[in-house]
Amino acid sequence: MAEETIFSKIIRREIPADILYQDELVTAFRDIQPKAPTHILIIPNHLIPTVNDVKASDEKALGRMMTVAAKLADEAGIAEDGYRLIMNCNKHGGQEVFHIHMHLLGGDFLGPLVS
Ligand code: DGP
Repeated sequence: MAEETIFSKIIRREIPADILYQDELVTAFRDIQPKAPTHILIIPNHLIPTVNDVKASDEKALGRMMTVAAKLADEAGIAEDGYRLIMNCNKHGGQEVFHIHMHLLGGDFLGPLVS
């Protein structure tokens, strides 16, 4: 059984977060340490520790994460100029919170991911 993270408490609204969207599958909230003018995390409501743990039964929530990302990018006014979606996995990916999350970053030119 995987251990809950701080993100489960955010989903249950037990600790404060700037929640921008929530439905029965996913929650989206502002990152506490923003790396861009818009930096939102989109997460499934059920705990999946890493992308390595994703199962076919998670596909509905993962698909919803994408549609919510597009909706929030539009609402933030960054859709046309563009933005970046990132999911970090484990140590080499730089993952710090072991509840999968999609970073939605935008509002400025982000530069090449790898140069
Ligand atoms: P990652 O390195 O991909 O695991 O990114 C984790 C992100 O989660 C990092 O950008 C900071 C953010 N974060 C960590 N703890 C909290 C928290 O308690 N609240 C919010 N809003 N964001 C958090």
